[in-house]
Amino acid sequence: MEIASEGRKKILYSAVQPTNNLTIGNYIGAVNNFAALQNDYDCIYAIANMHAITVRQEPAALRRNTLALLAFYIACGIDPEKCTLYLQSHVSAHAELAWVLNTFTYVGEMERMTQFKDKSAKHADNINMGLMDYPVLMAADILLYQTDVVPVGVDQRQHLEITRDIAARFNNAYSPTFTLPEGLYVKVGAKINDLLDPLKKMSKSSENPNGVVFVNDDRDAIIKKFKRAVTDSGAEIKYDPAAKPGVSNLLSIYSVFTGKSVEECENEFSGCGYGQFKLAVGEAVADKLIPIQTEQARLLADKQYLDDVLKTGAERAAARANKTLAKVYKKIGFYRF
Ligand code: ATP
Ligand code: LTN
Repeated sequence: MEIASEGRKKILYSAVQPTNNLTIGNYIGAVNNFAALQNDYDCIYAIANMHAITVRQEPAALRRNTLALLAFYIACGIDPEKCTLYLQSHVSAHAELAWVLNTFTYVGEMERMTQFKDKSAKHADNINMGLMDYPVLMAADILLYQTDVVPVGVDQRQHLEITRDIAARFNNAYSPTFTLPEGLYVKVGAKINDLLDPLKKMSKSSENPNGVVFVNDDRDAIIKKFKRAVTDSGAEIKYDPAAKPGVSNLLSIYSVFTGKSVEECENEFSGCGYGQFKLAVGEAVADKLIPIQTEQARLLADKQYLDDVLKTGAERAAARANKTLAKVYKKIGFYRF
């Protein structure tokens, strides 16, 4: 168990955006660990639909993806009784704290954020204020719950650093108000790369879906994508991300999906050809994902249950978030009756 200095369980917070379908990168870097962490931490998991709209979403698809993500979380083993599981837009404190934190954040530092620059290039026709403000809303998410740790993929490291900076700025301007959170990154797979371009992050929104394995791809699609995966020169199956990015990426994926260490995986395939190796990776991924998909589909058929989970989650989350928000409003001088 992870205990904070005051003797309580440490608070852990993470969120995923309900945009498109999740990839195995999202699964490996984030969701797969969420269930494993729920016994050791006081866990809060959100569906970040307010972040999702920083890129244009089709309303029906956003609604569908929201329930799909909720069902996926639960199918992966997140227990809504043990954790606080909720939809971001159900807790108004997120938008409210983000507004306050905006006044402690500089335009220049937001313009320099890597994700803002990447997404601005990708969506040049819609560089909206929300896209630029994305990290401040994320800081509000995290800080509202006095979070100690945030499990995310390494692409989120910069967002975590800015969260700490904003929190420290506020704490220094008034008095200690926010806990400064730490990032928690998986040892294997904190950045899974595209199967066709192993130097690029595997991303939900990639132009070529053949390099991206989605968690709801069927068995054939999964195997086909792995069979086509780009490998490297030389025949050895060795973990060496600089010299062998393709093979190393596949080894990371295999390691996570089988629970074996990377070294064990290397030994298992020593002397094997790439073809046999790629097929084995595809099969391991499909073997793990298919039962999760079945459970997800079963949950999606029970909308009442999912609504109940969201309702309880929203109540629990709001009660916690509003405590922090009330402190903030008091410190900054917002008049109360
Ligand atoms: P997009 O590609 O559309 O920007 P995304 O795939 O990064 O979206 P998010 O909802 O923003 O998806 O991320 C959810 C979680 O998955 C985050 O913790 C993020 O760090 C993690 N993650 C995303 N892609 C990868 C990846 N390729 N490898 C490891 N972790 C990842
Ligand atoms: N930006 C995150 C999603 C996210 C998040 C958060 C993660 C929104 N709010 C709070 C951790 C904590 C991403 O993964 N792209």
